[in-house]
Amino acid sequence: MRILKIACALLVSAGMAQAHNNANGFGYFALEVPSDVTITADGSDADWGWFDNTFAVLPDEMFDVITETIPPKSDIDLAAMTAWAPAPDNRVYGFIRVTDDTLNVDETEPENGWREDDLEIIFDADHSGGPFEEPAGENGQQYTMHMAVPGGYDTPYGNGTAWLRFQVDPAKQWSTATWEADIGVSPAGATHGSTDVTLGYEFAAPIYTVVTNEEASSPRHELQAGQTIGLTYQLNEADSEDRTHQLTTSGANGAHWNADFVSDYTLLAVGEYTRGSGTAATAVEASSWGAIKQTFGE
Ligand SMILES: [Ca+2]
Ligand SMILES: [Ca+2]
Ligand SMILES: [Ca+2]
Ligand SMILES: [Ca+2]
Repeated sequence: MRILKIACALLVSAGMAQAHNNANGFGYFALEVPSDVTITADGSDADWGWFDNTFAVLPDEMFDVITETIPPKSDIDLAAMTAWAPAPDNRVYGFIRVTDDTLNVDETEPENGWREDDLEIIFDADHSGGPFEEPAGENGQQYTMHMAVPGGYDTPYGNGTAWLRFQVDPAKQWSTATWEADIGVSPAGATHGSTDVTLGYEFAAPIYTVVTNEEASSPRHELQAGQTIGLTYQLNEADSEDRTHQLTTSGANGAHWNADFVSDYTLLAVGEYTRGSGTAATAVEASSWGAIKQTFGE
């Protein structure tokens, strides 16, 4: 039923592009931020109550790269909300709520965060497809968000929760510095090894057609209603030593290096979605673990 609703929305949406590689078979949607809403990337979903939950992406619309089987919600679960704002703001917003029975975040090397609990956010702004290489991170970019625990990530940009990888020229990290990003955690004080946690990965980011080593020579992509951009979320999950799952909006493994594997996000305008059904998201913040899982089970 849920899929049917989204498929119907797809049929009426303008600007459909050919599918690249979508786990759900037809692509995903980002909703225009209403003019009276301001989103702050602070890890709290208090500013996402306006979102239409029909367009939140759940694991049953994703692909597990490692096991090809969606893990039970008691192990890992998520709901990914994506939004956008036209110029002059011209940024992509995301709030990815994750529930996890065991938090594993003691990696200290930003290049290796994918080995444990970690979120990859991959952009192909101009929907061109093709390899990220030559040089790495130019045609498409893989950012990572990772909960920074004491003694963990220590990055020279932002607050240590976002990073451009993999093996890119360090000069390209200027693009990370343009991000606003933070990760909320519940219960408060949860850290590496904590059980039954909820994470809120939140970001606000400009996106670029090409990321060169200099911001001045990197054309910024202009977001417009009806447009389809390349965007893939990949959630890495590990509870102890090794990564056990990677849930992705892409239909196959490969979005970390080639935009041909990146999924499609079509930008819906105000009026093309039902505002306010996302108020449940606000309720989740203050509710119990059991209630959160019930929300995910809708
Ligand atoms: Ca927020
Ligand atoms: Ca888990
Ligand atoms: Ca591109
Ligand atoms: Ca975990």
